[in-house]
Amino acid sequence: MPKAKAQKSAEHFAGISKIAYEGPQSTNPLAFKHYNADEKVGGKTMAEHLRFSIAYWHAFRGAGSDPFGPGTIVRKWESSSKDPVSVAKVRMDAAFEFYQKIGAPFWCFHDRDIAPEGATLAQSNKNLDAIVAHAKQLQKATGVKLLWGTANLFSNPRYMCGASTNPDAHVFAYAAAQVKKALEVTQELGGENYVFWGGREGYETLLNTDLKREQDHLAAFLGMAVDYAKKIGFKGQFLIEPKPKEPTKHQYDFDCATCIGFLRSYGLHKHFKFNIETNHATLAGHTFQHEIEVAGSAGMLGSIDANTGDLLLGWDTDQFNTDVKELTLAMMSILKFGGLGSGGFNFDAKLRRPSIDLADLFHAHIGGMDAYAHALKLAHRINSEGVFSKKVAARYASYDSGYGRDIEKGKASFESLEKLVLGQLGEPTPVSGKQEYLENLLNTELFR
Ligand code: XUL
Ligand code: CO
Repeated sequence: MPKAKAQKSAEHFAGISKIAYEGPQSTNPLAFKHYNADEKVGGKTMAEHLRFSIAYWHAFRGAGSDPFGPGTIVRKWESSSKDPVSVAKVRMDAAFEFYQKIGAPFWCFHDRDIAPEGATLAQSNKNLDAIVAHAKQLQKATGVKLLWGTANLFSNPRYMCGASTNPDAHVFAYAAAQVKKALEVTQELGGENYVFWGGREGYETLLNTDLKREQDHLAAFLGMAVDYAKKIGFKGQFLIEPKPKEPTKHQYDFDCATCIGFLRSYGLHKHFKFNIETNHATLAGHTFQHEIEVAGSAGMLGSIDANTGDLLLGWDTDQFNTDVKELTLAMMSILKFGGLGSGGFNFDAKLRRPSIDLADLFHAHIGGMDAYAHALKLAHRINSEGVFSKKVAARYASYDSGYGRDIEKGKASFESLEKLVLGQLGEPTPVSGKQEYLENLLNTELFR
């Protein structure tokens, strides 16, 4: 049909061309000041370091609704047809136009973001297949790749009491079938990772909950996913995305430390890394950098859901993060652990409800990408000059030789150390932690 064809080739973001790098002095709001994809930072380009990704659910399914009112953001492509599958295709055309114009090499999705859920699982799978075929063409035409796929196991009312931790085995089975398909389509689209976020895997009250059985069921579910990935030859990295609460009061995947303990106790740790989301870290009472350090120290740093919360609000506000200081600290740790591997920086962030213009989607992502690029440059300089790392190493120098080294090598005992303290060592001399000096030094480095 000529009409559909005309719609397909229509420009959805008319008047906005590909966002260019213009440098820190630029005052053009639709230009990058720091993100320069081909610029090298320590031997790798910014594009290679940052692997930016756009989250389909926020950028193309979020309309600004909140518990007090409906969406405010109206996009023309949403009314392009009466058939939801046709709308899904036009929406996806708009999405890939955006990915290209903003210069993001990756995207991410939940199964139900991209294709409408049908009356049966078979119908949902059919819808998904139609859209995945379309996505495959668009990926090929644009070169944009899939960072990760996932399944939405939290919106449909069947999942109100959890998916794999639902007390009803029927719901567990449905979730298993849904993730099976989500894994297949992620593989079909060349996804480099697959994410598990357990939004409703947890409980509201122990009066109706068998916590131990639910945790066993969650582990069984993850084990089945590992087996199925192996069976179909899916080589992508599995990622757990911790979050302590919201929508559920007690989520089992509270934070990285909790998940490491959980995965190790079920023998699953070798198959998973973490997708760390800034706003989830702060909801758990941690800094973003803390979560990165915990994951990195366990060799499980996988990917980042790039966003931030609001200090004055206690929920997951999913805002674009423009706090260069916080991101520099995060990048210092990420660089220290050798980067994200197959992961990337996925903007799991949404426009504020009154940000209704098409251009706002660009401003939001430009701000997020620039803040990360700026932070990358600062962190690389700080790390390579050893501004803090040399001081940290000096602080632990007593473990580099003698009895300190014996402690680290497992060669010391309570008896051997007691002998030393009673003999030549005596009382330790207190050493300043120098926190205020170091905080000043960080500011000096940020504004140098
Ligand atoms: C929710 C959240 C999810 C996951 C994917 O807080 O972050 O969108 O990133 O399911
Ligand atoms: Co997320």
